[in-house]
Amino acid sequence: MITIHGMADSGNCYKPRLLMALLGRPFRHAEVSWRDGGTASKAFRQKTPIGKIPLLETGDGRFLPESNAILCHLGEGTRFVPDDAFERARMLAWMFFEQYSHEPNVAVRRSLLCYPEMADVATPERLASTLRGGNSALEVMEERLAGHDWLVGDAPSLADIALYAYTHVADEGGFDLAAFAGIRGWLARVTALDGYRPRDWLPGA
Ligand SMILES: N[C@@H](CCC(=O)N[C@@H](CS)C(=O)NCC(=O)O)C(=O)O
Repeated sequence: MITIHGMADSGNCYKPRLLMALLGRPFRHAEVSWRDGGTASKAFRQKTPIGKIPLLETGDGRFLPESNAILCHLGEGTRFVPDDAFERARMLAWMFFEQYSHEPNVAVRRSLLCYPEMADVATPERLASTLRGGNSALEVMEERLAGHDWLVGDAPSLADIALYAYTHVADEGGFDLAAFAGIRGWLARVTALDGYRPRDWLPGA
């Protein structure tokens, strides 16, 4: 059975948990957190030199970092990956957008505001630039979701899972979704998917 090493509260770690829940597949959760030094420990760095969570451990003892790479691996051959090569590339485009334009603003602003450990780096300049960048990313999503149910094609894909993780808690980062009706409708559609589990759900809990 696979193990997902990660932190219950992290959106990046929620992505593979949500996919596994939607697929109805069993897995183990192993709690590793940056808050207590777990990701910096020698034992964890031996598994992944990047020292970040989530980290996938396969049943045969191999390790894979990076939440969206983990989604691609676990989602291979499932209904969450489009059959068409171009649509598959579109899905990847949204996942790269998530890592470069969305997560560094929407998720980072949330961590600056929610975690006391981050208080000393939550400068007014950083809060302002992540607010600007996060709202730009949300506008890009809104442009698509105002007229479509899903980010790619007409069915949920790994891109929706990747972008759901931090968009659904954007308010905790001080983002107001009131003006983003398309995004709000899409969030409700993800929540209504068969097998959906919330962020704080852990297997066996
Ligand atoms: N690009 C990575 C980012 C992972 C990441 O930043 N994880 C955070 C928790 S959400 C972490 O491990 N931080 C620990 C650290 O930076 O030391 C991914 O998508 O998996």
